[in-house]
Amino acid sequence: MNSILDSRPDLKSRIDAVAEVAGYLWSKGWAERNGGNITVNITECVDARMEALTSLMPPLPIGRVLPHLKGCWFYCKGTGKRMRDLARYPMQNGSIIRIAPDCASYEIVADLPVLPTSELPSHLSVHNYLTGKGLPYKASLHTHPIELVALTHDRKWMEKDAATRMLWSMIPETRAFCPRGLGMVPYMLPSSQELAQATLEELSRGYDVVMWEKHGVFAVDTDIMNAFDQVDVLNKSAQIYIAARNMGFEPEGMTDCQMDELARVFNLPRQKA
Ligand code: 2HA
Ligand code: ZN
Repeated sequence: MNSILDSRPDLKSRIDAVAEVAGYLWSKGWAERNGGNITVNITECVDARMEALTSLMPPLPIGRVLPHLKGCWFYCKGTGKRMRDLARYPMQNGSIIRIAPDCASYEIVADLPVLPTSELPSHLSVHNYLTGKGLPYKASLHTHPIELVALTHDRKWMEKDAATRMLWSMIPETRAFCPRGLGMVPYMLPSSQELAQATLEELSRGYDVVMWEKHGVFAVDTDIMNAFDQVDVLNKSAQIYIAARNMGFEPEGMTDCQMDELARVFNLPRQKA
């Protein structure tokens, strides 16, 4: 079967990266059943021949107007699709869509008429915010990392920046590679407008990774691999914390002085108050 990815190496490498990350999510146990979502803004890979492609089905409403996404293109995981299947067959478990000129509907352009995730309106609202702000973020990832989700079952880690401080102090990499820390959103119904709005508010406070209490994590970054890496280092810290607790002690954590040194030497954003 012909694919839109044929003879488009830039586009293919973006989709290959999504498939690679989907495989990691499954093998880490973060993507049970159809859990998790990925959307990637691929507009910069679009050429004139792609622009000329017609929709595989009539335009579908997004459910909101997203003025900054006019004419933008996205790869989206398909609704009800499994990450483990997407890892092998990304174009059968996801699709490429184009936002219509009305900014309120989209067309599925390739390869198959796979309906995008039910989280599409939330993901697109985030992309609309990021693009509107002129930020370089192109990928959004939602997944269910076991140890990070476990932390959110304790009120103390839901306090603003409490989890960030603890996770940063477990291993230097976490502060270095997740320098903005972790925003926290209290439990809200999955897929709800309220959850999308609360996530946007945390992003607007400068976080690029947001924890959803008792559910999962939502991360944005310049590409899907970087979004995955941020979640991976944070979850690694949560695992170290839990390993220490399992050995019967409260881990000491890096000192404030060690963290300040790291921030200074690597020119990281200042520690959160
Ligand atoms: O779409 O994980 O929270 C799958 C999900 C929704
Ligand atoms: Zn979820």
